[in-house]
Amino acid sequence: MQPKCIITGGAGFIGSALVRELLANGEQSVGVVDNLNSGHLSNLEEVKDRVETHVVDIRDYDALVRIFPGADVVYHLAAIPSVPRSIQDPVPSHDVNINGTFNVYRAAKEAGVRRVVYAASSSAYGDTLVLPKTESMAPSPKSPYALQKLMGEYYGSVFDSCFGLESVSLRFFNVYGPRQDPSSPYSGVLSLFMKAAMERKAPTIFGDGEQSRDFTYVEDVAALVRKASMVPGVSGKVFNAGNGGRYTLNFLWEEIQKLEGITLPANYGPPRGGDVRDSQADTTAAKRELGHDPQFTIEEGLRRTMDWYRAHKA
Ligand code: UD2
Repeated sequence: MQPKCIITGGAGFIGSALVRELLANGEQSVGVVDNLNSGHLSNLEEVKDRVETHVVDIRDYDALVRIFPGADVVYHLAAIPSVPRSIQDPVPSHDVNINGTFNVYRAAKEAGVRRVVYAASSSAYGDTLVLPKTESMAPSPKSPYALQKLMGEYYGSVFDSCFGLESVSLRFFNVYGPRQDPSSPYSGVLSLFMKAAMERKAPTIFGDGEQSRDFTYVEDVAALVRKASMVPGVSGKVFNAGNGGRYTLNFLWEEIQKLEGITLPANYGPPRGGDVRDSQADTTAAKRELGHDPQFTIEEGLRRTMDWYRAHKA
């Protein structure tokens, strides 16, 4: 049977968690579109019999328009992430995150998809004077990546208003958890910290380590993304998909050392260009309108993630 849900980036760390979330909540099968650039088929190993995988790049409009017909929802998670990567190598991230995203919306409209749920980014806020960050604040992107992700939100609302394609944008706030790939210097900081801890190597902290992030456990994000596909009356809108807390890198490296039972001072380097200083989501709107209900404290999320890395040590 043709899957009703298609996930771009479905072989990635967040996308594969969403695959499992959908299959655990009533979907018989799901479709995945992924070019395997940063995603891995191994992320889908346990569920592969219920996944229809298309190894396709979202820059390929013709392929998308052949795959999407019959789908009710497209979850658009495929992207080239990372603030520093978008500064060091801006062309591919522009092409995938803006042109590829446009292709996804256009193909979804052409194929008669009901709704696109888009993985936007907390980076769109930039540095705000006030925390937590609410959706009514004016965006102020500080990097090409932040700008690209913001453009995807704007395209979502324009496809809603001009073309009648439903869209919901969720601003992800520093998602972490099992399967986050620590193998690139552009990987999420917690995956790098955990890899360093297991290898008994000091991590590098860019800046003074007092910058803070609303680290959000991947299963909480996947649950919210699924809800965002179903709720009526929210099309064209943008919601924060955070946990609502805020932790510094210094605190997190302390916590990870405790989990591993080690004492290993971090190295400190210069601050990273394009970085936001502090990030924390106001989750009021997501809770009220989408039923967002995060379950994982930072302690529990870190413990589960560390357990996963230990069990899957290469
Ligand atoms: C941004 C977005 C996030 C998501 C992500 C995707 C913000 C606030 N968040 O995450 O929502 O879209 O992009 O890529 O913009 N760091 C170190 N040492 C390292 C690596 C990183 O100190 O080895 C620091 C880094 O300078 C930053 C923090 O850790 O201050 C988090 O960096 P990150 O790359 O994990 O995520 P970030 O915040 O750029």
